[in-house]
Formats: sequence, C-alpha cells, structure tokens
Amino acid sequence: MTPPPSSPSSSSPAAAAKLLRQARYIDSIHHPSQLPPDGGIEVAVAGRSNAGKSSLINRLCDQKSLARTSKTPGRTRQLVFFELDPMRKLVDLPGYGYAKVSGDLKAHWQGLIQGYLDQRQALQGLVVVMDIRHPLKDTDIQLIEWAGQRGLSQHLVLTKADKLSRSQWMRAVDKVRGKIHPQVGLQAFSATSGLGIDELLAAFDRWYQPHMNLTAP
Ligand SMILES: Nc1nc2c(ncn2[C@@H]2O[C@H](COP(=O)(O)OP(=O)(O)O)[C@@H](O)[C@H]2O)c(=O)[nH]1
Ligand SMILES: [Mg+2]
Repeated sequence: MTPPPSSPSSSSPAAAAKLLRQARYIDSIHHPSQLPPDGGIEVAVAGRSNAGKSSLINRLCDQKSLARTSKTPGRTRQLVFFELDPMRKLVDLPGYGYAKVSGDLKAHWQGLIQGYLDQRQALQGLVVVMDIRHPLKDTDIQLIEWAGQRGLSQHLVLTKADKLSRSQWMRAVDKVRGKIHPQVGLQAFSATSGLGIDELLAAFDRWYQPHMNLTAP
C-alpha cells in the first residue's frame, strides 16, 4: 500500500520529478496494431517538428539522451513510449508540420497520431510544445481545438524561452493566453536553462497522481 499524500490538494513537483526520473524507453511504434495495452495513465507530448519535444522530455525526466534530439526537423516518425512505472507512460508523438516526406507517408503519420489521440483510453493529458518565437501555427491550433472537443486536458508549453529576454517571453505568453480557452494550461519553458520546470512537473503531477497506488483493471 502506498501511504496517503501529506497534502492531497496541492500538486507536488517533487513526486512527479521522482516518477519521471524512472522513465525508460519501451517501444517505438509506427502502426496502431503495435500499441502497448491501453491501460493506466498516459500523457502525450505533441508539437511541430523541431519545436523542442524531445529536449523537453529529456529535461523533464532528467536524462540527457532518453528521447533523441535532432537539429534536422522531422526525424521522429513514430510514437515513442516511455514507461515510468507499470501504470504510467509518457509518449513522444511524431512531429507534425514540415516533415520532409511524401504525401502518402505524411497521411499515414497523421492517421496514426489522430487515431491514437482519438481512441486511447489511457490518454489523460496532452502537452503541446511550441517554439515561443512561433506559437499557434495552423497545425497547433487544429490540434488544440480538436483536443478541446475531445475534452482532453491540455497544457501548452512555449519552449526555447532562453532565446528571448524575460520581458519578451512574458509578452509572448500573454499574447497566447489571450487566444486560448482559460482552462488550458500555459507556460514558458526552456529545456536549456530549466526555466518553468516546476510548473511543468506540477502539471504532470496532476495527471499522474504519483501518490496513488494504481492497479490494473
Ligand atoms: N535554445 C534552446 N534550444 C532548444 C530548446 N529545446 C530544443 N532546442 C533545440 O531545438 C532543436 C530541436 O529540438 P528537439 O527536441 O529535437 O525537437 P523535436 O523535433 O520537437 O523533438 C534542437 O537543436 C535542440 O537543441 C530550448 O529550450 N532552448
Ligand atoms: Mg523529437
């Protein structure tokens, strides 16, 4: 039995940090038939190619090369699953946007992501990663609106904040805040400097409920 949390109402970045540090790679899949069993709690990280998803995952899990990072856009072409414990997973989604591939392959990837986001019961949260200098591109807006219709809990992360001054990144956050639903989480982040890490961990704490002893159905 897991002991009850000391303060159940507040989220604890420390508990989520401990859980996420346990992350280990389990599988990369390119077809729905390869998906691991649909149980427990999953949180997916989505965003345009090169937005900074893999870097965010590495910083979040405090592991330098857990998710591969790349200077060449569009290299992640699969759903990459990481296991935190037997009931909790993290998923690195293939980047949408300007992937340098043929139309057919692009449609295949979109179908794969869409099918996963649409049908996955375990999916509890979606992190949408955007470059703070280029937020809310058409594909981002489509994803956010669509996830909103599905009722999926979303947290928008404006990353690479280290590329801007504090006043610039605060202005960028305000601008995005004015364009999204008030219930959607939003923050600035930097995988390079660690800015915003506690706020991000708190979001994961709410999704994963690390103090809860989950059992398979
Ligand atoms: N300065 C800075 N560069 C970043 C940050 N996050 C990612 N990058 C860089 O952006 C590029 C794409 O990052 P990656 O994590 O591979 O993006 P992904 O395609 O969304 O997984 C890489 O060259 C990273 O080093 C950040 O917070 N700050
Ligand atoms: Mg990546």
